[in-house]
This record gives sequence, C-alpha cells and structure tokens, in this order.
Amino acid sequence: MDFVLYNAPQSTCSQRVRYMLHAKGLAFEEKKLDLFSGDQLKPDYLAINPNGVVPALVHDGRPVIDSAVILEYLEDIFPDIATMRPVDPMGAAQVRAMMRFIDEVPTPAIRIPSYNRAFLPHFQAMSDQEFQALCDSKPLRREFLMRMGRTGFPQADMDEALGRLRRGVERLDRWIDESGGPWTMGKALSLADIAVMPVVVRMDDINLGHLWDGLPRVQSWLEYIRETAPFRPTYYHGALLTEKYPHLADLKKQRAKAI
Ligand SMILES: N[C@@H](CCC(=O)N[C@@H](CS)C(=O)NCC(=O)O)C(=O)O
Repeated sequence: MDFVLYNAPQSTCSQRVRYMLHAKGLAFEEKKLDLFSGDQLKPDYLAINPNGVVPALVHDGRPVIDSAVILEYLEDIFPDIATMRPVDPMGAAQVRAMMRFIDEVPTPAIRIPSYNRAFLPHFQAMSDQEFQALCDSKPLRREFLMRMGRTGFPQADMDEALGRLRRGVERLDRWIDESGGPWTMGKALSLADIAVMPVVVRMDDINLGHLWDGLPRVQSWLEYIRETAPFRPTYYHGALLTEKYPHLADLKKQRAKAI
C-alpha cells in the first residue's frame, strides 16, 4: 500500500483527508503544494488532478480526487479500521446526505470570509492582466476569483456567506441533538464529522465563532474533536490561519479578552 497525499497545510479540504488517513492509521507521503505560487496549476499536478485544486490522493500510482470522494474511498478500502460510515445502506445514506449538505452549504461559504480576511493581500499587488491570467488559469475557481477581484467580495456576498455558515452550524447542532451525540451519527465519529470539521475549525480561527452562540452542542463538538488523536497531526503548526496571519491572531485575542 502506497499513499501519496498532494495537499496544502491550510487547505480545509486537505485537512479532512489528513484527519482520515491518521484516523485509519495509514502511513502516507505528504507533498505540500504552495497554492499562492500556483503549484496546483502546474502540468505535472494537473495530470493528477485536472481541477487544479488540492487534495489528491495517489494510491499505488492511481489518483483519487475530491476530498469527499477520498474520504469515501478510504472508508471503502478500510471499512473495518476506525469505521466512519454505517454498514447498513440506510445509515450510509444518512451520512452521505449530511456530507452533501456540508458540501452544498457551509463548505463553499467559508471560502468567502477566508479570502476576504486572509488571502486577499496575495492578489492585491498584481496588475489587471496578471490577475485576469491567474483567474483564467483556474479550472474550478475562475469566476469565484473574478468576483472577488482585488477589492474582496462585496458585503452582500459576505452577509450571504455568514448566513450559510450559520445554517451549517444549526444543522450540525440538530444532527448532534437527534443522534444523541456527541457526534453527528451518535456515539461513533462519522465521515460527516470529518467533512464538517475544517469549516468549524476555520470559523473559530478567523473569528466567526460567534455564529454558534446559543448552540452549545456545537462548541462541545469542537472541543471533543480537538481532543481526538488524529486532530493534532492533522493540524500541525502552520495549518491554522492565525499561525500565519498575525492580524487574525490579534483579532482572536481581542475577542477572547472581550468574553
Ligand atoms: N471539491 C474539492 C474542492 C477542493 C478545493 O477547493 N481546494 C482548494 C483548497 S481547500 C484549492 O486547492 N484551491 C486552490 C485554488 O483555488 O487555486 C475537494 O473537496 O477536494
């Protein structure tokens, strides 16, 4: 068994897969791509993932792409180690429906505050032509980047994204409540917990933790998942935005003082 993970430390989609590999106890070679230098758009990588995004997991020489697909793939090949999806088809369908919701609602939404609050300066020194060429080079994110431009997403987009994030944590709260907790599917961690983890961790990291005010189950869930063994090797130093962008760390400290 040979696993090579192409990923980036701070990429939320990559964090899902790192967590899953650690949870299953699988050794892997980690290749770190620098997303702001365009490693993900180089021909060698596009041959592995034509979407030009991370992560990609190469298993015995064959690529598997898209983080949710990779989670399912690892569960399919190692169903008996740290089982993350019920074996019965109805239970499996429930987990998959949660994962779809996560990838429809909160996952795309977290990109907007992440870019506005952290990544925007990477693009601001570019000329119009350079920026347009960069947008045009992105198979998946061309229009997303063009909408952001060099001034950031407009307030209306931010408001919409925060609304979607709030709906995301409300749904997480309901899943925990309905299953009896502490996880989305009850007593055992599931693929849905892993799929939503990086969004909630990122929200906390970029000072959006107030979005689960009044939902203490979500705060407890975050504390529990941080205590699980795969969390620490997944979030090695440099995986959080506050570890790289000092202004975000300052914001977080100010909020901590205020409460
Ligand atoms: N649906 C894909 C999305 C992957 C994705 O958006 N990756 C981001 C990092 S989290 C990326 O590589 N962005 C690079 C870019 O936009 O150029 C997955 O879940 O794997």
